[in-house]
Amino acid sequence: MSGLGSVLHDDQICNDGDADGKPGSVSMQIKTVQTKEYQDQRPGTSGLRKKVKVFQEPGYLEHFVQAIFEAVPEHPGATLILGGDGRYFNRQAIQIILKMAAANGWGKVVVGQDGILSTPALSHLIRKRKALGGIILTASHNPGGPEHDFGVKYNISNGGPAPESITEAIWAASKSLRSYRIADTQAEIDIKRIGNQQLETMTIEVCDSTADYIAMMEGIFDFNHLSDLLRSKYFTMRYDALHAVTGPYAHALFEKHLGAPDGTVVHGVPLEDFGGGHPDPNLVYAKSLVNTLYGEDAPDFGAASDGDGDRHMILGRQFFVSPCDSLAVMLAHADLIAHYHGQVKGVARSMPTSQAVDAVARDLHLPIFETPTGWKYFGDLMDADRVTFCGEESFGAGSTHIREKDGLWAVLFWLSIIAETQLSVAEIVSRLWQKYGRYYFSRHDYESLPTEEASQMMSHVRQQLSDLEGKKVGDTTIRLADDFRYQDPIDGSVAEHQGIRIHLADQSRIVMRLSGTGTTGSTLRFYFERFIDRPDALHKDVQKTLQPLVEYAYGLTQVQQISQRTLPDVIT
Ligand code: VG1
Ligand code: CO
Repeated sequence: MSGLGSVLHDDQICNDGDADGKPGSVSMQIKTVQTKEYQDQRPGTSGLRKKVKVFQEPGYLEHFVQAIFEAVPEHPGATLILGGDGRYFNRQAIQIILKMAAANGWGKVVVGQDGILSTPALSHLIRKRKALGGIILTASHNPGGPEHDFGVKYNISNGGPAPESITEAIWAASKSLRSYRIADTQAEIDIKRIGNQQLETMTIEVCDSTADYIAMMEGIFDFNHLSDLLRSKYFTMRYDALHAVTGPYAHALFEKHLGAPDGTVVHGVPLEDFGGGHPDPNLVYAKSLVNTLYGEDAPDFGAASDGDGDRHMILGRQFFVSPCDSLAVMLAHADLIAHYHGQVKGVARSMPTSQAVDAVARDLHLPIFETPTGWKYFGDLMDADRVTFCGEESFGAGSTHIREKDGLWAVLFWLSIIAETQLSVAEIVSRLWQKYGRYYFSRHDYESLPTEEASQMMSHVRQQLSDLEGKKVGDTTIRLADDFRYQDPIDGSVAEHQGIRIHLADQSRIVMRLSGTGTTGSTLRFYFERFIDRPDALHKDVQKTLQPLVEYAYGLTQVQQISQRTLPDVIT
């Protein structure tokens, strides 16, 4: 039992909980444990992310979980879904949270077997079980292991990330709390065996981690048709789970249900440290998959997901699909999938995501929404039936089937397009460019900068915004520069300072913002987007094409001089 120490009082629970001799029933005392003051538990873009060592400090995780419970006062008797991406400290955290949920009066916790649930699977379970909420233990694409990252995220009853009103309430509670409640038992709760058990008045149901999710996918996509494609000797694919949570889901989906040959899924065993890599599906961190798709005898199709399974990267033979184009392709082909045929209401993208999807939406006469970065801004648009698809440049796309982005869903969507059109990945994307023009896109990240330095660069640019109009960038000029402010069209809430946008006269854009998911210093992200529709200029080198924008933004922020780095850490 962790905790800074002093037990304030014990509440003896009278029921021994084991009257009929059922196994797994544990009797309980509740203890209230004092914690120290924490000022650093403000959730970021996607939950609270810290080094594992911070979460392991006695009382730190407990304090934050208690703050979550305080922010949802209607929890007594309600159902909570609990699971994580399997990273280091996942299992210990599950034990603590189960004991705290019991002590705080939750009625039931549904936990993924062995503590495993991908983010999309958890979002689905919240909806299916009509739970009040869910706790996801993940730091997503951040590396795992004793020296790396851990995270805790709370999702609400629609299955989506808690909106800012709740994350701010969690933060407020975390600043005023001085104690947490936990069942006073040393007993290890068995989360390996599927079935129900009691922890005093609370039921713990250990459920199969993958079955409900796969059944949901079967309800969306035509599995017979997909199976014909994956069994065909004319089509080959590789899916790289990067030793993260999607391994078991992907084995079950592609190999078991859809009949792809064994070996289609690689790195399919989830490891606590993701095999030492970054579970981040992009050209840098999914290098082995990229090498395979660009090598000799490359398969027709390649895909990968991140630590918690909500991101996707799509590759064709010697071809990389920008996530912005991936979203546009999905919208353009939605009618090929019976589930979405004639059902698409609109689309939303995060502000830094390219305008490729806007072009498709305009063509289809669909509304398009531009939201701040992070999935929490999409939820109420989906609930209100204003949008059907959402996406972000950071390799995330999803639909109203849940309220999170969904990596394997996106892969099945792409496979469905290929099965229907019989076109290659490269042909599908090239046709999109021919029809709408190409939005060349790239993101440059300067990671782990000293926080002071990064904020200074941002505020320096903010101060100059009003003077930028009319300035030359390459062979075009700045039309407008602003600091993105979002007013939610559903609940009217306002989010300020969501990133600097520089709009150029030819539809191109430069965006910069600070990341809200890192755990060391500050990460400055630059997003570059250049629109070209000349038919002879659709297949140019991305970085060369964006060079004038890059030079301008680097000059404006002085990022290279200030950080003393000549190159960004990651280019996607
Ligand atoms: C990043 C991405 C953002 C994404 C978020 C969570 O946030 O840019 O688009 O929603 O990660 O994704 P930031 O604040 O670091 O830019 V996940 O898959 O890490 O939960
Ligand atoms: Co993720």
